[in-house]
Amino acid sequence: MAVNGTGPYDPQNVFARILRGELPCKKVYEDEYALAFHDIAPKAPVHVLVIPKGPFVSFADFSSKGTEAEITGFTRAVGKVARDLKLEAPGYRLLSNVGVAGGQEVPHFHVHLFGGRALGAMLP
Ligand code: D5M
Repeated sequence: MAVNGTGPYDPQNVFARILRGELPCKKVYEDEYALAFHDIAPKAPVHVLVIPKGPFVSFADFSSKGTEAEITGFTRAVGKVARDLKLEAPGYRLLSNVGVAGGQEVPHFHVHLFGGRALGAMLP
């Protein structure tokens, strides 16, 4: 079910539980600012989610409330994951769903990173 992308933050959401180590994930990368793991229902050969460590509901929340360090650290982590997974040369897609109309289901900000095949121009 789609969620309200402007909060309030639910500390029991599935990604908050993954961050606390209460639920498992297939980890790809972790640093001070971000955690990256494989999506449970992949839509492409590579489908990784990158989430910030702080309690942000969506990109709307993160872009307005995140500190400079959090925004920079998260952005660099997304780029590093794509580079480490060797997606840069063939190319890849970044996507973030925000709120009900955006189809967001998990109320902790996340970026989808898709790659591993030609993705085409499928958007919106
Ligand atoms: O998409 C949320 C995404 O999160 C969706 O692609 C499934 C994925 N998901 C949900 N639960 C898990 C767990 N436990 N591990 C990994 N991936 C998960 P959105 O619509 O952007 O909110």
